[in-house]
Amino acid sequence: KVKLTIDGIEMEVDKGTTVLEAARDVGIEIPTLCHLKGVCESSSCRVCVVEVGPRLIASCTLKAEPNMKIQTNTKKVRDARRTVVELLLSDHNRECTTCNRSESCELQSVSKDLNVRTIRFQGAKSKTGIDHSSASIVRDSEKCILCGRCIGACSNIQTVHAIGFAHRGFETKVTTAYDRPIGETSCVNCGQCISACPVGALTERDNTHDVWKALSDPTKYVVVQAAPAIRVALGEEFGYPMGTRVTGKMVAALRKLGFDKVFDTNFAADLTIMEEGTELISRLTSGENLPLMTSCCPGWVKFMEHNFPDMLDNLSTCKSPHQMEGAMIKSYFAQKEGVDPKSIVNVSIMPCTAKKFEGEREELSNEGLQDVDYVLTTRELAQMIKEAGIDFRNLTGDTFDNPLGLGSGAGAIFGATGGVAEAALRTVYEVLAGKDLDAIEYSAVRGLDGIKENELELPNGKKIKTAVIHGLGNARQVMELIQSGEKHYDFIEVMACPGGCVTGGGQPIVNAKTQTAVNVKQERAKAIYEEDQSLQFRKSHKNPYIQMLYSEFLGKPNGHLAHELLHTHYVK
Ligand code: HC1
Ligand code: SF4
Ligand code: SF4
Repeated sequence: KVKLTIDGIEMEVDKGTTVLEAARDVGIEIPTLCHLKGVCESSSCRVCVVEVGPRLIASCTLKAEPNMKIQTNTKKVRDARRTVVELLLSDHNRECTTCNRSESCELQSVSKDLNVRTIRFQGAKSKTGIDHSSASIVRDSEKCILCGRCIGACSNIQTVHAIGFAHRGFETKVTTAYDRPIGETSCVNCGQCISACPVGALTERDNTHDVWKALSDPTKYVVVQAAPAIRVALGEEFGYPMGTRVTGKMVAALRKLGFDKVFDTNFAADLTIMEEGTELISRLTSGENLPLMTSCCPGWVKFMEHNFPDMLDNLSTCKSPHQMEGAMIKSYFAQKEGVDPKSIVNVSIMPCTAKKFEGEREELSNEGLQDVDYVLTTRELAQMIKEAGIDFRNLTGDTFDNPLGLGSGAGAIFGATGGVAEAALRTVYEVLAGKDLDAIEYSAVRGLDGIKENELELPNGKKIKTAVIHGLGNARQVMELIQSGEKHYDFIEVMACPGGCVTGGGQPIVNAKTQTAVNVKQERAKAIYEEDQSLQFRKSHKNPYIQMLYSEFLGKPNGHLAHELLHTHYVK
C-alpha cells in the first residue's frame, strides 16, 4: 500500500495505482482524452496534468509514491489543461453542429468543462480528406486528435494492426501502411476503433439515406430485422440506464418508421443452430475439419482469411443468422406472401459495423440477389427514430411479425460471448440424448474471460471440447496453439469484439469515463440473459416457427435446399 495526498485528502492505494485512478477513487475527476483503460495507456494528450511540487505531470501514467502531494485544481493546472485543449482545437475541424459525434464527443465536453472560449493559436491546418473506401468505416483525419485510442483497439486488443502513427511533428497522422485506403487493407471492419475514438474521426458508413429512400419507394417491399444485441442497448440512446431491455419499444419504433414487416434475427439464430448443430454432429462423427469454428462474426471470418487462410475449411459453412434471415425472406417468405423477391429490400439492424461489409459479400447472395441489402448500426437506427420525431420513451411495446419473428432464448443469447456455443449445446445435447432436458444453462461458457475452455460428455459417450473466445488478440493466440498442435478442440466460438456483439462497433458510444466506472459488457450481457429467461421457448429446435419452416419449405437441416440457401464457402 502507498500513502499519498491529493488535494489535501489523505489516502492509501495499492502499489502501482496511477494518480489518475487514485483521484477518481475519491471522486476527483481529472479530464483526459487519450486514456482508455486496457486499450490505450500512453499519456499522449497531456490534458490530465496535475501539480507535483513545482512540476506539471500527466497523471494517467504517474504512479502513486509514498508521501506524494498532488494538486489537481490550481490555476497553473487549469491554465495548462486549457492550453493543451486550445492547441488541439487549433488544428481540428470544428464543424461540431454537423459532426456525427456532436454531444458524444469527448473533446467537445472537455473543452466545455475547461471553459475554453477562444483559441489563441491560429496557424496552418492539416488537410487530409476523408477515407470512404471501406464498406464499414469512414475515417476523417481532420478530426483526429492523435490520442492513439483507435490504434490501441486495433493493435493491442485485436492484433490486426491496420492503423498506426506515421510521420512526425505537425505531419503526424494515424493511417494505414503506405497510406492505402483502409478498405484495401487487412482491417476486419470490427469498428472497435470507432468505439474507442473520443471524437468524430472514425464513424460507421452512414446508410440511413439508402433506407429512407427504400421506405419512400412504393415499388419496394421493405423488411427489417433486428439483431439480438440491439434490444439491450438501443435504450441508452434514449436515456435509459445501461442494460435496459427495450424489445417492445424497438419493434414499435421500427413499425412506425414504415417497414412492411418487422422480423427478428433471433429467429435466424435458431435456424443457424439447427444447421450448425447438425454440421457439428456430422463433423464429430467423420472427424473431418475439426475444430468446427463459428462463422457468424464477419470480423472473425475476415481475420481468418487474412491470417489463417489454410484453416478456412474449419469455418462452419453456415451463413450468419441475419444473412440466413435475409435468404429466407427472399425465398420462403416471398413465396408464402406472394411478393416478388426482386422488389424486397432487406434491412438488418446490427450492433456491428462489419455486418455492412458482410452484407455486400458476393458469397452471400442467391440468384443475383443479395441476402441483405442494407445494414444499419444501433446508432443509425436511433438516428432514424429521432429524425422521424418518434417519442421512443412513450411508445407502447409491440411484437414481431411472423413467420420469421419468433426467437427462442437460445437465439437471444447469441448477442453475448459464449451465447452461440451455449445455444448449440442446448440443441446438440438434447438431439443426441433423444429426450428433453431441464438443465439448459451452460455456465462454463458464460462470463468475460477472454478464452473459456470447456469439456462436456455428450449422451453418445463422445466428449466435446469447446473453446469460447472474444477479442481477436485472444483468437490469434488460440489459433497459433491449434496450429502448433499444442491445443485440440472440437468446437470453437469466436466473436471479434471483446464481450461479443453487445459491445460491437455499432453500439451506442460509451465515453471513457463511463467505461471506467461501469462494466459495459457485463451490464448489456446481463440483459441478454434476462431476455433468454423471459422467453417461452429456450431451445432453438423447440421454436415452433423453426419446425414449420423445415416442414413447409426446407426439408431437413443440412438438406439440399438448406445447403443452397443457408450455407456458403469462404475460399482463399
Ligand atoms: Fe451478432 Fe449474430 S449474434 S453476429 O453478434 O450471429 O452483429 O447481436 O446479429 O447475424 O443472431 C451481430 C448480435 C447478430 C448474426 C445473430
Ligand atoms: Fe482495426 Fe477493427 Fe478499426 Fe479495422 S475496424 S481499423 S480492424 S479496429
Ligand atoms: Fe484518437 Fe480517434 Fe484519432 Fe484514433 S482516430 S487517434 S481514436 S482521435
